[in-house]
Amino acid sequence: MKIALVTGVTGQDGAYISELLLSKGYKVVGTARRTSTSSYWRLKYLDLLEDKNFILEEMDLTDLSSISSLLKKYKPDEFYNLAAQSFVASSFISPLSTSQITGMGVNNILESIRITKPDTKFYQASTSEMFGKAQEIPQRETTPFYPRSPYGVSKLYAHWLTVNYRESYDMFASSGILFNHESPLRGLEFVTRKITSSIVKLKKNLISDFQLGNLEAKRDWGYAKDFVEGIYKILQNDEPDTFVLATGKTFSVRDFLNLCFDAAELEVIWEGKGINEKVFLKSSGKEVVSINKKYFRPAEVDLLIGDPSKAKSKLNWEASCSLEELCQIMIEAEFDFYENKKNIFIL
Ligand code: NAP
Ligand code: G4F
Repeated sequence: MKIALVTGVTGQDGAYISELLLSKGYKVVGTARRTSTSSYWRLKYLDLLEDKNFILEEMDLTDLSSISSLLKKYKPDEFYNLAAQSFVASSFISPLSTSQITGMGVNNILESIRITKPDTKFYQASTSEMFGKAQEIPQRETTPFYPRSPYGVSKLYAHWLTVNYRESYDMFASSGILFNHESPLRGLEFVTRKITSSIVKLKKNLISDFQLGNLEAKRDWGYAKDFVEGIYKILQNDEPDTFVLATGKTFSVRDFLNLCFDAAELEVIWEGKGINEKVFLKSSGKEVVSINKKYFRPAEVDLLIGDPSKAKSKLNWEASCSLEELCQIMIEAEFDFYENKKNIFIL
């Protein structure tokens, strides 16, 4: 039985890839750091904690010994590093801890693997945020990087380190440059989940309105379940390499908001411009969305659109879910969370 170690297992991608690996017959060692309140809601939602082939272990990316001891204990065939301080906005507030976790943390892993079990296949969760102020449209594996946040800079360090360990030590160290991917299991702080959660709360009269930041930013948004299939395929490739995973389409935050209002069957009217822009419900005339400067970032990534053709030709991977379908899935799941109370932690 193959053993996969998955860091960041309490996060969106960690939970979904664990589900995928278990379905393929792996033993999965999922690692989580100690937190004062439980962060296992996604694991409970996917029923992973009950699976006999799923083991939960404690590990912190900033602590080399916690990584080494798990490598010695389980000798994994594959290592998926999905842990990070992954919220761009927080990286401006806590740039040092972001670089220690998201950047240096990867050095801890690669050094542990090199010393302890160098034939472990390693996956690094790189990001389209490394393209930042995009130097080319669409962005592909060869596009020059220009990160625009402490998060993007930290991820770029980790990405080059992964390439460097591959080239220096002949290690199977691969990097997936993933564009935004979303799902009902997305954290509530990210704009897509903030929008789907708020719209359903509006419909249920639990809130009267909500606020957003920059609506002009454009992202290449896909479905997380498609993307973890791509992550898996990256480690099954014959050679370690770097791959872009993206849909190849881009939409603004405003587009995403409109699609979600459609999915929730709410008709809206837009008025005003820039910071004074507002959204009203057509039925009641009530103001439901306004803009708040506090959600703007010191430096923005204006336009991301990926070219996934290398992943298509070498991995036979492509995104299958349109943005309309994704909005539908997320809005429906949001209603389901309320109506079936499957998970009270996210409410
Ligand atoms: P996520 O939901 O924010 O999950 C991040 C995970 O990292 C959580 O399990 C978190 O644990 C864990 N973590 C944070 N600090 C840690 C530390 N010091 N030690 C150990 N674990 C720590 O992120 P995601 O959306 O699943 O993304 C997975 C990975 O892909 C991340 O590295 C992210 O940066 C990258 N990525 C994501 C996207 C995307 O669109 N989703 C795109 C490109 C790249 P807690 O539960 O304790 O906080
Ligand atoms: O949802 P976001 O916070 O995601 P962002 O910054 O694109 O980062 C995500 O995708 C990256 C891949 O490109 C990952 F590496 C990263 O870990 C994370 O998963 O923001 C998306 C856009 C931004 O332009 C932001 O300024 O939405 C804009 N936005 C507008 N109003 C908002 C809001 N973002 C948030 N979080 N909250 C708002 O109210």
